[in-house]
Amino acid sequence: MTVYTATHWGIYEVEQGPSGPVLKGHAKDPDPSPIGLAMVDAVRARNRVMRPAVRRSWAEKGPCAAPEKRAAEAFVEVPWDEALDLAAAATKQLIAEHGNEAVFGGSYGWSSAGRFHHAQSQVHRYLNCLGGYVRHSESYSLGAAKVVMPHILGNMDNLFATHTSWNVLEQHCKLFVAFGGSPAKNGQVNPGLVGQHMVRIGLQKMQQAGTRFINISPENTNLETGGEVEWIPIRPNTDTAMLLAIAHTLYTEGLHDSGFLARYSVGFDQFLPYLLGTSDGVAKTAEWAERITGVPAQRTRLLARELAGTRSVVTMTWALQRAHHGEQPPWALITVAAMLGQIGLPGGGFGFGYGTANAVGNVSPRVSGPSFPQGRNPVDAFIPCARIADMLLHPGAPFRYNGRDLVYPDIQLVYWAGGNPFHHHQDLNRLLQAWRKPKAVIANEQFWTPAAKAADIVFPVNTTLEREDIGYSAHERYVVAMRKVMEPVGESRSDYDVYSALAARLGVEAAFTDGRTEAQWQREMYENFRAKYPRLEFPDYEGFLQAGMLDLFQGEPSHVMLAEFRADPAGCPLETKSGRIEIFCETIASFGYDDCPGHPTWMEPAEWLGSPKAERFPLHMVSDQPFTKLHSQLDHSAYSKANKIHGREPVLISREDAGARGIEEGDVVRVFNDRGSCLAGARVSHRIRAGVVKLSTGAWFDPSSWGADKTLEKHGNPNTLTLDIGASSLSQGCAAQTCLVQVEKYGGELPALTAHEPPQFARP
Ligand SMILES: Nc1nc2c(c(=O)[nH]1)N[C@H]1C(S)=C(S)[C@@H](COP(=O)(O)OP(=O)(O)OC[C@H]3O[C@@H](n4cnc5c(=O)[nH]c(N)nc54)[C@H](O)[C@@H]3O)O[C@H]1N2
Ligand SMILES: Nc1nc2c(c(=O)[nH]1)N[C@H]1C(S)=C(S)[C@@H](COP(=O)(O)OP(=O)(O)OC[C@H]3O[C@@H](n4cnc5c(=O)[nH]c(N)nc54)[C@H](O)[C@@H]3O)O[C@H]1N2
Ligand SMILES: [Mo]
Repeated sequence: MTVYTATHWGIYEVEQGPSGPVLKGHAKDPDPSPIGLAMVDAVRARNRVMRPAVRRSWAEKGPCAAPEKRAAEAFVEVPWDEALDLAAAATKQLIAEHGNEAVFGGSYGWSSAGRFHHAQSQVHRYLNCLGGYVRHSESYSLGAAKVVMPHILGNMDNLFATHTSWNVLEQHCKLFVAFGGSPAKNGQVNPGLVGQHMVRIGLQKMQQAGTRFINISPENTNLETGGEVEWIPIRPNTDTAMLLAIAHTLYTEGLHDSGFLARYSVGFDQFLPYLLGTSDGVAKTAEWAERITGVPAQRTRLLARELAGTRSVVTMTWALQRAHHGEQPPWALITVAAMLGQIGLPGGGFGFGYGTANAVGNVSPRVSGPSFPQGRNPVDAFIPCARIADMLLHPGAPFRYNGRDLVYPDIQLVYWAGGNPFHHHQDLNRLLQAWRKPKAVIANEQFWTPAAKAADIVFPVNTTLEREDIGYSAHERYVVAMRKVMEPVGESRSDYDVYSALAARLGVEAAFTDGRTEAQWQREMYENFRAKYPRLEFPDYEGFLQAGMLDLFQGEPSHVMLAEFRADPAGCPLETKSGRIEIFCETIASFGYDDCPGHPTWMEPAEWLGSPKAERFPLHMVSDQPFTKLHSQLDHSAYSKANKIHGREPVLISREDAGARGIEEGDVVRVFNDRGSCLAGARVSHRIRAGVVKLSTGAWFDPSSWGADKTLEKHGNPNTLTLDIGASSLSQGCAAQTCLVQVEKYGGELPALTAHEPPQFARP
């Protein structure tokens, strides 16, 4: 009987070796990810949280003592009961004094695979039992797009589930134009699990079938097909201008499909005066765009003709909308695709995130998997997820969001589980200040991440390998019986155990556990799932455990996105107000936001290569997703460390920019701006445009001192430098890709890394 585990980066078969479990890629996965192979050693590393730990002031003076010293003093390891008592006392006191509107349970983060031990579901259920919490909306992934797209195109989840499949692209697509590439390194991942990695193979098959590829990106490591790919280097955050210029060329050369626009869209006529410049005096020509994008006008104009002249897809990665005015690139992309008139045809139209995650282009039966009920949240307050520092710093301040005027709540208790805010949030020096405002921060963590180090109480929790679960992901083919393959490290427990114990102390144990053990919950979740789909004849729970996985495959799947809409726009309308693609959107226009008008618009981002600030900070920093890990997870694994330079995260820099600064491959450099500075290892390359550097996310935040302001970060965390503003008043999405920096060779003595060290411990 094969034993399986599942992770966001794949399903693995597990065998027991002389020194513990050994993972290997699932036999039916054609392109398993190496990330998982380094997991076992990493979960046993010395930076595991071994015992419950309490910040010194709390241990000595009691709950809520000295929040201003958060992250700046030693921890005391204490017995489980003591830590649970302290956490329960703080929770009780703060809810009694400030109400549940003062509890932040948004707890953003990817946590681990597995439907029962899903860290956010667990913490939400627990907090709901206590009377609720302030939640977050959207994600860092899709902050701008998730808000704008329902207005202009409809439900995003449906869109991702129905993206034209790789096999259809292979057969029909002649030209694939990718803004931000189509990075197979990102397709290693899918929230929940990956059954079969398809991105690299999908791209290779398209290439072999004769598809032509064009990559419009500041760097070109992100589209590998095994064959020729034309690279059009573009300045970051200027894609909207290029798309507008394509639209302008299509229109002025009569290449647009006016029949398609009339039948399937609304508002082209209101957009046209802007496009032609009759409303603002600026025609959005290819020459106009060249001054913004750096792409020669004739190349942009030719591209418009090429797109119109053949069966073509124009796609973009999600990174483009993770920027100031991030609503505009996807809106402009869809406008161009509507003008081309190929939406709903096999191998034509647009894409949004091919490569970004394995799910996009991967069709599988649409069943909704087992889930752990979170209960009802009586508190009706939320923030867009990337406004966390604003919320903590400015309680009571107003903010705008998607047509609503809202107010930041006054948070006194933060409970975080399954995420790493000191990885994922922008401008971490600012977050650190904000983090010292609430009276209590409690975290469940597996490792001494920077977020754990910045908590008052840390409860050590199990990793996937140390517990049983059910693996499932939307758009993937398998449901997996995830088996416990090693004993819990240290005194770690499951998140469920932690909440059960806290709930008992707070008088809500029965409500939280519903009288079930973990095993009983998992059986119940599986049986409920099975009962929903009687026709699929799933085995009973024992049968499922015995088999190790369910295969949901039902014949060769293929799909053409929006084919139904194309065939019958009245019968299968989009889920927008008009039922059609909204090139001009009355609803958005009615909000009156000057940073998000009613149609796709080029607006200068707060920082870019064309802004005055570029005189001092002349390099645009792109911070993409790391290929050796999932965000900050497994940053300390051997696989991730092997990619570092002198232990620091590599920064990709062009030969021109390196040469001008006397920087050579392998040098340690200082990357800096007004918000902070960090060390990174120079990787000098011809694959990145001059004026741009790339520092991937994931290196654990490692400031020289947690106590002082803006000290040198030693490890290469790009969020030391990024800008913490909302994409616009519409979405308030994460704008991490809008960031100017300067780079210099680092001449000082290399400071010792402490990122992967446990914190200082004091004796109780
Ligand atoms: N500059 C910049 N910043 C970015 C981005 C960017 O492109 N540029 N991308 C953003 C995006 S799209 C995202 S999604 C975020 C990702 O940000 P996060 O999702 O916060 O990052 P992870 O490293 O996945 O954090 C997961 C944490 O959960 C812990 N964990 C894992 N399993 C469990 C469990 O079972 N229980 C508990 N209690 N904890 C567990 C892990 O140890 C880890 O610390 O980053 C965002 N930040
Ligand atoms: N291995 C791995 N895979 C992952 C993740 C991970 O952490 N590790 N994270 C997952 C998550 S949570 C998410 S949300 C997705 C994110 O997926 P994406 O948002 O698509 O990924 P990124 O890697 O941030 O960026 C993709 C590409 O966009 C380019 N780019 C950045 N800014 C611009 C711009 O202004 N213009 C243009 N034209 N190109 C630009 C970058 O050079 C990069 O190569 O990835 C998922 N996949
Ligand atoms: Mo994400």
